[in-house]
Amino acid sequence: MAPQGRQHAWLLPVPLLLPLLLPLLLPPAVRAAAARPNFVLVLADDLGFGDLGSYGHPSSATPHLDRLAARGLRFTDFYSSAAVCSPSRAALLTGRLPVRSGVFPGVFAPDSRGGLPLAELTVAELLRERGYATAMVGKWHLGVGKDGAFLPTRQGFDHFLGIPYSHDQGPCQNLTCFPPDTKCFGTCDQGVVAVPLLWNESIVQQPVAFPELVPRYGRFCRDFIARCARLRLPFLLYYASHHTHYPQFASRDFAGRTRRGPFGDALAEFDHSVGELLRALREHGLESSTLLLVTSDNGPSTLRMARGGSAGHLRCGKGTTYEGGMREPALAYWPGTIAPGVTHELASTLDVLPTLAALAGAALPALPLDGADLSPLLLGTGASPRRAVFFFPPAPDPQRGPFAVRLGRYKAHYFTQGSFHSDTTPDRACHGLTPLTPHLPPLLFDLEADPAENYDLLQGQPGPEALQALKDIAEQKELLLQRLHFGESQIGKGRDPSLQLCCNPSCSPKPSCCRCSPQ
Ligand code: CSN
Ligand code: MG
Repeated sequence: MAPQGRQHAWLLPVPLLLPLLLPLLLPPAVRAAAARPNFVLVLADDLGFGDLGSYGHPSSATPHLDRLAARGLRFTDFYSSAAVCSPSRAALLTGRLPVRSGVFPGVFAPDSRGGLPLAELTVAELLRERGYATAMVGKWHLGVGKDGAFLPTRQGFDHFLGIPYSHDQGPCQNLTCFPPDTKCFGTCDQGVVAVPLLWNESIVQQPVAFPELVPRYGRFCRDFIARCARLRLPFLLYYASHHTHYPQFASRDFAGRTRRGPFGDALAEFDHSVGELLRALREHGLESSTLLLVTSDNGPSTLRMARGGSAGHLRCGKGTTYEGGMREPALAYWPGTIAPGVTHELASTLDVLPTLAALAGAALPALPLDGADLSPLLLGTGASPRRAVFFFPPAPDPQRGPFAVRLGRYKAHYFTQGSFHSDTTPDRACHGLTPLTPHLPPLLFDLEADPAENYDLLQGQPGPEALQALKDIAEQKELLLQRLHFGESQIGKGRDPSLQLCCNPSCSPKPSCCRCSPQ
């Protein structure tokens, strides 16, 4: 790690110390913001709105997350920016709608030619510019490219330990679980290389040993936090867990241990790993100078039935623009700075980059942004500046624009479409065979009176407020489309099997020969 951000404050003469001491006169929240706080961004995978104990799940074991919910700020109306993985992650890291960056349609494959364009600026790049150490652990899913052109190390992260895409995007059924005779759950993609574990840009294990992965990530995070503490470097740690994406796995300490079965075991391991992160922060005295944010990339994969997640009382799940596809649990924890409570303000993963930039005093990218600075909401000095949320489908189209728009408490659906990710729910509207359906007039729901999107206001007698909301939503949609430029589709660039990562590049026959002993 480059020690260029190290501050030898104790070597400075007193007059030079004064500007450093002045912030002590400011109120604590402002002082914290002035002092380059650390950021830990935790992203769960396919975790639904209803999956945490603190969001009402009756049999999940999430004591660490529930403690964060009790001692931090718990969001009820927080949205991811896409209903599948790659675009959602692109939005989180760039503060821009994935249609702008071209991260559509669907998700990246192991041998996709494209990736998150390098011209995009990630929150890691912004913070690194501001002297932060940056590290990512876990699932990337924003492209690999030729010679690793799109890996996290090329997008602002000093360090990376993790997997370049989903763990079902390789023949993962042979992984062993604990105890050794237990089967891991589910089948995965065949005919591609086994899923590799990368350290920066090198393959350290192929196939990756999933049941050992979370403890390994934990050690990486602890080491990173310890190093930053020692060097007094502010840091960004992005922990993108594989949990609770299908197929479910868990390490020795968690497999078979929870009431909720394989999904519950994976979730409990995720919960524990967040607890370990907090413990590391506490041990280094960094708890009060670190903003920890936990959320998920998209709604539950109900296709997996009891081994997928739960959207709670929200409609549908992953892959859809109903609430279950994109409304997510979200917790913000920063003891001494963020007051404990629950907020019903609108917020989005798009807001993460502008918020972190504001708290760190980092410059915003000179690109059109779709996020807003939530720091007043976090610091208790104001409301969320966000008024609207736009819902784009996994295969967006400039002619159609957003499928749905939320403004305040009202949400209008201009188009709906089912997704195979949301199969098996009792509601057929969610399912993969339910085709793209235009709605004119749109479906209109009052998400405060009816968060489950059951009762279309335009089918009954809408009040004047609802009719006005419909007009205002149409206007918001037009305003967005006026300032929205669809980027070139990156996933549409197709695939090239020679781009698959192989630990033994000259071996044959591929892809099955790409196996190396663990290091
Ligand atoms: S995702 O899940 O990467 O978390 O969105 O593992 O949409 O075709 C989605 N998909 C494999 C996946 C494929 C995934 C797709
Ligand atoms: Mg996902």
